[in-house]
Amino acid sequence: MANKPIYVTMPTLAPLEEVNEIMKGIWESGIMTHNGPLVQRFEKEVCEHLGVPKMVACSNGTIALQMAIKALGKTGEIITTPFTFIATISSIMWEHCTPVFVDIDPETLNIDPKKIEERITCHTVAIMPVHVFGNACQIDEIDAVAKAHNIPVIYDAAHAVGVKYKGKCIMEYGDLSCTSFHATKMLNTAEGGGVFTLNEELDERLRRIRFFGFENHADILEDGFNGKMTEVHAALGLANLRYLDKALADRKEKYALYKEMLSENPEIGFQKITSDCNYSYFPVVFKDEETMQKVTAALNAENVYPRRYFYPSVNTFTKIVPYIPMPMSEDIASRVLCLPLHVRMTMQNVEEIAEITLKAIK
Ligand code: T4K
Repeated sequence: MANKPIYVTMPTLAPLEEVNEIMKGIWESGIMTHNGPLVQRFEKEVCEHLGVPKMVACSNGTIALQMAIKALGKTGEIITTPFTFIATISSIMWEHCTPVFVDIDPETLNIDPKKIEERITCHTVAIMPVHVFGNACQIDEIDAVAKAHNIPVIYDAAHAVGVKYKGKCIMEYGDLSCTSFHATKMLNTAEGGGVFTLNEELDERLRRIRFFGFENHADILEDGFNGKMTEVHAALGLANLRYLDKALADRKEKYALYKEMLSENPEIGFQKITSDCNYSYFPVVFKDEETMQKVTAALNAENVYPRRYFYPSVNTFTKIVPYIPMPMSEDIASRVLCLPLHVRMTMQNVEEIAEITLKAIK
């Protein structure tokens, strides 16, 4: 079908001239890092664009999660989902906390809020749900449980730039919300991340944690580390930010076409979208693993490379966590496949991939 391989995703990149124009300032000033003018501008422009008051930019999404946990200043159990990328779990463990899994809702693919309360103990220090594939969690339900037990919520919003919940930017929810600006995300700085909070004190702590714990280059007030974003990454992000809305509209259109075509087969399942999603991925839930593998082979034969995000379910990584069965997550992980979805594909590519998929499972 395609001369060139079609990958599951590709970065949305601004024209090089626009990046260079912003980069020029770095060469002129020689300021490359340490919360320089471009990082400050990136934080400001992202916030203006998304409609949130503040963001602390950092080196990647994993560090964003670690900074958020560190800012809360407690160690213990953190309730999270097994249907996620390993970074959700490793950030918890690197902050000397223990992940406690709660199974997912097989329709939304997000943590099942009804099952959270039964896993809360006197050791629980936070709840860390993930807005999987940019589909907002059931925030009101999670909030209610968290408030009832006085436990903070850190949202792993790595996939969620551009998502809204009840008309507001998704990053405003929870005590802290962490995103990723990795090359594969809706807005990218190649590598990068951001932490959002409406709490001034937490915001100040995050800024110190990001910079070794320093306050004004003098006293050490926190157990910090190096979580800084560089000026080069911020320059790329500033240029790419101009294309975010276009990328969001493009994803939505391609997502709709996939859905329309694949809905023809009643055996194909889709993630139940519960909010104003960013359509950053196109996950398809097949009836079983064998069907999913058949589709993968048919697409690979045509130079198309879908991906099994998130397989296997994270609770089965027994070299780092003790196995506790998570039937919904394990089942979904075994038969979900993300079809290619990005700005460099054409609508015709989408049609052809949908056709190959339908043919493979006939
Ligand atoms: N929480 C959640 C829920 C997450 O999903 C993630 C990361 C995090 C936290 C942590 O955020 P970061 O610390 O990463 O900022 C990706 C990313 O590395 C990772 O950011 C992402 N989630 C995870 C789901 O997947 P892969 O395994 O998709 O990368 P790779 O190299 O296989 O790339 C996939 C396709 O993308 C390639 O086939 C081609 C294209 N690609 C990739 C890269 C890296 C490009 O065109 N250009 C590129 O530079 O990892």
